[in-house]
Amino acid sequence: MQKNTNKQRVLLQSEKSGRRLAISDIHGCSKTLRALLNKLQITSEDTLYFLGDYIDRGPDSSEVLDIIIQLKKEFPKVTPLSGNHEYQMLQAEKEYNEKAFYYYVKKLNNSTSILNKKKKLRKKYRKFMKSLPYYIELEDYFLVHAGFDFKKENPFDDINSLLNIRNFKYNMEKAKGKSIIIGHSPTYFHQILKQIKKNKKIIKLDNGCVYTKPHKIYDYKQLGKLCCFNLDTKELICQKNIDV
Ligand SMILES: [Mn+2]
Repeated sequence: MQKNTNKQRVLLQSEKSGRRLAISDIHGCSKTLRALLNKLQITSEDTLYFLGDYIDRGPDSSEVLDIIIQLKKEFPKVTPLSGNHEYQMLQAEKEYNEKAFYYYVKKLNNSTSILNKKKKLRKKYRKFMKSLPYYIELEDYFLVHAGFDFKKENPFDDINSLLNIRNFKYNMEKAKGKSIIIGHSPTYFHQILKQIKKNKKIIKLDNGCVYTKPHKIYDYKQLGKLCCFNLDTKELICQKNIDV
């Protein structure tokens, strides 16, 4: 895994107009995303953060990418971050031969609609995935796909942990007292609510929207919602999966 040199973006936003919203792991569930966006009725005043993992597992990765690319065009304050699945997709295309890459995409997706006829990533998707920052720092929050390994000397430069870490410990000094919003690890709905209610410094937002069937690790009955967190009102707006 390369070092995070030029890809980290620090964005301090002091403007407080509009809502600040965050949505995590969509995993190809485009209809669920559309339904959630319908509930939210985003305007150009709102800042909407996406915490990554747009693709793989669910039925329509290319549709999810199209929705977010379009949304970003329409509303410039829409800010998508990278997940491990976007990073791995770009790496796989770079490292695998054509056949191996095709099977990688097929294994993780029902369709290969993110690919062109030459079995390469469609240009618009590669460009989009390459443009994604790994984390965002606000006045009062950090937003990142997986989290921060505060045991590392430079936790903000370590792409591997930003995208893949599970169960990290909060560090008041290194996180400057700010709350951290993450996706990546499916979290039961009552636990998400509890973290918010208790004002926890780490808020896990991923209710595993794509997990709607019996699963060997998770109790799927406590998963299956795509959730949107309002950073200011701490309100949670959710949409039950309607894709799978
Ligand atoms: Mn992930």
